[in-house]
Amino acid sequence: MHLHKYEKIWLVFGLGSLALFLVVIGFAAFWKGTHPQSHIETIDPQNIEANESFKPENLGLTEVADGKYVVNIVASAFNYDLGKEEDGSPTKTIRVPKGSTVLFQITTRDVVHGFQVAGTNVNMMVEPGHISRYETVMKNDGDFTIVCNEYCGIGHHLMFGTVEVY
Ligand SMILES: [Cu+2]
Repeated sequence: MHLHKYEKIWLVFGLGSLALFLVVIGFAAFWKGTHPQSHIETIDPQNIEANESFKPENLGLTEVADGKYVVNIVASAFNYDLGKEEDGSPTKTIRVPKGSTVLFQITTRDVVHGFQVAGTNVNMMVEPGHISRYETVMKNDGDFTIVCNEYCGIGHHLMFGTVEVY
């Protein structure tokens, strides 16, 4: 079979880019452990309190093991419920020590919101009816701003918080 020179070049280019992309995906999935944020876990947005993680008393930061934390958050227009301070007032800050592993679990009771911790690799879409989870290691200290990056309405800019890594 005779292949024209240009045909050969395009074949090599096509197969080469296919192989390259498979290597990139394989590296991300198996070496870096990247996976979709949601494991298609559903929740009734009208009754999120029925889920143990999103009962009002379980919102916010919990230390589950040495250096391991879970943060349960409810997003709604136009607020992140990040739990309460010791005096019972709503908090806007999550405080964790440097190097800790933090699992963020978040859902919404109304519309689509975003949940990004700027300067970290935490960036999720939060959809009504679903639970978004992402676990990360807080390698750097500092104050990281939580922002909503899905336009959710007139008070969109009011949705913020801080992750303080000390
Ligand atoms: Cu928003």
